[in-house]
Amino acid sequence: MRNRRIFVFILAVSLFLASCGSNDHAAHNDSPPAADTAKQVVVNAPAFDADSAYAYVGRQVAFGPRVPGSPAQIKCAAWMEGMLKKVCDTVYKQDIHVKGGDGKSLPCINLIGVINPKAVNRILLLTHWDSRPWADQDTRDKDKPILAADDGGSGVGVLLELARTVKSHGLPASVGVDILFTDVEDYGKTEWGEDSYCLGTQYWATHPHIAGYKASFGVLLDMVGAHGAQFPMEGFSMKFAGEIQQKVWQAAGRAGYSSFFPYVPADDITDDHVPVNRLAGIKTIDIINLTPDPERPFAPHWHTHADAMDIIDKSTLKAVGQTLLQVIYEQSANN
Ligand code: AHN
Ligand code: ZN
Repeated sequence: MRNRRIFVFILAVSLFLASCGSNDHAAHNDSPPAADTAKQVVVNAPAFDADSAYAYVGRQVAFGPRVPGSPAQIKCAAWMEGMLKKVCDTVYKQDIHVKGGDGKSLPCINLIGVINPKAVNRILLLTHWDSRPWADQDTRDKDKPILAADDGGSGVGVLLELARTVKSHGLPASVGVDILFTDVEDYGKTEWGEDSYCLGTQYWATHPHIAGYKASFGVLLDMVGAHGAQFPMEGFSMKFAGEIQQKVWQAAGRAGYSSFFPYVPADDITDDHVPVNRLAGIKTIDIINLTPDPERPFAPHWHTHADAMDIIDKSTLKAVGQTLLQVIYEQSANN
């Protein structure tokens, strides 16, 4: 069956055609560089159901803002844990407290869903799931929490649907997938310092769910659901894990979503991938919606009350989910 769906061919001809007229990628950084592999396995990844991912975003938003210490935090964590248990082989829960930049002790719930636990070749997929307690970029109700459909809900929606797809389609035993839903990312403020963000991930990176945990690489999703989203090549990802970024952007092209993943370098963003790279030593990139403007790198709904369901676009969820399935099934075909 595998043989029928998957066939190997030499890329020499297509590489030659693809590189015709444009070998200088410094001058044309919106087009992919020539592939550095001589062979590329052509993979037909299963289809990603963006309607289902959208419904999962809606379920989270319906709990209200999932801020640390709220009833919504506990209810949403229980829902996500139940969802992960349906589609993963093992689910770990880290129920701890972390110290906020204001000195408060904050309940923090990290969840890890493991698919194919015995595989050595593992892909870590992570996203934060908490909601920012303040709409500090808004003009009104700045002290109220945001619904965080995009900045919190979207990554979980994509990864729950991805796990469901992998479960129903099957994944060769040679590759494992770990899904990490990390809490208390967005309880940060510039004046408290960069380390006031990403508290759940800082904990996980120093206390992984399995001692000595390693993955072949990691991919962080952050704000992957908005209408008109663009995912340029975030700076820390390029420095820490440039080859992974190339791999994912090329997979996006093969999946048919290169318009969402331009080969354009972007700013360094302090995000959950930084502690995963620095503290856990796992090469990890960030897929994050960024503008071309370094003065205003985030979309206009960022940290405002406009981050609600009507900003979410199924075609963005589809582009990200289908790209990740492409990455996963290419990894399993190449091993
Ligand atoms: C800072 O604002 C320093 N980093 C962006 C991390 C973030 C917040 N991602 C989503 N919300
Ligand atoms: Zn945020």
